[in-house]
Amino acid sequence: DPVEAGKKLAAYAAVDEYIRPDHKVIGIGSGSTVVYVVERILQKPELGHLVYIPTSFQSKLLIIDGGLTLGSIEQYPDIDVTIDGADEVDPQLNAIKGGGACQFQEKLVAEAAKKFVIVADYRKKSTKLGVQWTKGVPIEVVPMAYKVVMSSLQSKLSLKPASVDLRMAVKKAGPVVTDNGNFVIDAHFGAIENPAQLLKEIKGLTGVYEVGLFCGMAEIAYFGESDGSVSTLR
Ligand code: DER
Repeated sequence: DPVEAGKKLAAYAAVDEYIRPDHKVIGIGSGSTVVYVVERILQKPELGHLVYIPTSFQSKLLIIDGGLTLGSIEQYPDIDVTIDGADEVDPQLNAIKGGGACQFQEKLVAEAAKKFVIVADYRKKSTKLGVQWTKGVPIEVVPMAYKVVMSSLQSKLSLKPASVDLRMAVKKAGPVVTDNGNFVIDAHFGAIENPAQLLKEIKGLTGVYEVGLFCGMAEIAYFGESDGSVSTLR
């Protein structure tokens, strides 16, 4: 499967080039690509003594099940490197994240790191945010505010969304509930010319908890290509 192979290629390259035995604290992202990040770490005994900070329950289980040392960001607020996936990345290293509804802890752990590294398969590489990823910008909201935020998104932004949807769960009745006890609204803006401006405006809406736009945060992005090569964006 070229997509899985691409995820693995990107993850292995990022671990090999960015995590060092003299590091102390590593942030582990969420999603399916980071599974290969932990897989690669477990192949390298010289990385076994580092402390690993999760970005979700899923991420926490990856660390625990791998037998790696689990740390909390409260204990370790200074992180050497965080490696995480993305739903879409543009040429300026802006990213849409939150496909897995984990973007709050992901952004907290990414910002707390000296270096933030994105790993992704070739599908995520895009000319502009909103072009390849058509499921909308994930916006985590305080549950009681979701209706208010939906109307604010329609009326208060300089870029009007075509639609805004409350993300419903598949194997549970009702909305997706995040690890922080919140809901997620997916807002469809189409191609996003100025992600940083959009992020700023959405964050200013009362009831918004975090937004799945990571603007200019990453040091590098690794893409596993369908021909078996790895490309990078810096
Ligand atoms: O939800 C997230 O932010 C994840 O990191 C997601 O963007 C990447 O998930 P994937 O590695 O399963 O594509």
